[in-house]
Amino acid sequence: MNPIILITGATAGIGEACAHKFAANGYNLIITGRREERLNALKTNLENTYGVSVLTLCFDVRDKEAVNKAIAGLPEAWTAIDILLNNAGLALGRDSFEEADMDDWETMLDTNVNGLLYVTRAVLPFMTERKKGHIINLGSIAGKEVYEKGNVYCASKFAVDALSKSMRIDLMKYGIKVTAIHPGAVETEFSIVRFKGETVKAAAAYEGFIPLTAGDIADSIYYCAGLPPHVCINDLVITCLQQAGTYYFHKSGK
Ligand code: NDP
Ligand code: 8X3
Repeated sequence: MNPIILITGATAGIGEACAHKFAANGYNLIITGRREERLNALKTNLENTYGVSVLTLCFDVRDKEAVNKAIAGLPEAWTAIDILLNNAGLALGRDSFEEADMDDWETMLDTNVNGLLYVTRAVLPFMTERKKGHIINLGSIAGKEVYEKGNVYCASKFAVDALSKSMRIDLMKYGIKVTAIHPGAVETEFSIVRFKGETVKAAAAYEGFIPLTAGDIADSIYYCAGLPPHVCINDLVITCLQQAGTYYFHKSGK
């Protein structure tokens, strides 16, 4: 039987790249996100390209009831989830603390922190019952080191870092691995979302250096997922060669 991975935020960027990587390696996939058309198109693409089975679940991770309903409604055959990839997340705005939009703050905390908690608690009983599983959380380099005007996005990713450590301690007794992945700059839709569709500002985030691609992160996540049962990578910080921290870039052109 093929192993099963559930990926939140599979409609773009890192989540979508992971869907391709795991499908190419024989995983059946539960893919989630809010954009139903993209989920359906991705399901067709993955099934036709890799010959795996794909189930789509369309929900907003901030909606606890929707999360619980979707996961509780999984057909029995799909409940043996081997890997939960908590990837759905976003930054909104890059503003000084005293000026930043409170609605943006709430959306980031509700998505990056509460959404991760809701999905994890909904999926966890399937893992504790089987006494195996691997939870992989997308943190960020922003969850290791704060930067100017990063305030609440950074705080949300510091929370992911803390929760990953805490989950690892509490879930070890069930044979469940917890890995936190902390990328630096990855060129996806992330900056377009952050700058609310302002494409010039978004593009500027990757000017003068070669950023990571979503595929680079998918390769690293797949590596962490493929290690022997007794080996767990706890924490992985990944940057491109021209980034060495949230502030240090060597911008020499691409
Ligand atoms: P993208 O914007 O390309 O993709 C984000 C994904 O998250 C989309 O599939 C989106 O799906 C989903 N998502 C966002 N909000 C919600 C929600 N409320 N409910 C359900 N799904 C949601 O960004 P990335 O791929 O770059 O980001 C993925 C993760 O990686 C995030 O957690 C981000 O913080 C983290 N990260 C990104 C870095 C980067 O530089 N790009 C660096 C470090 C970490 P939909 O809109 O369909 O709901
Ligand atoms: C995304 C990376 O540096 O833009 O988490 O915050 S950064």
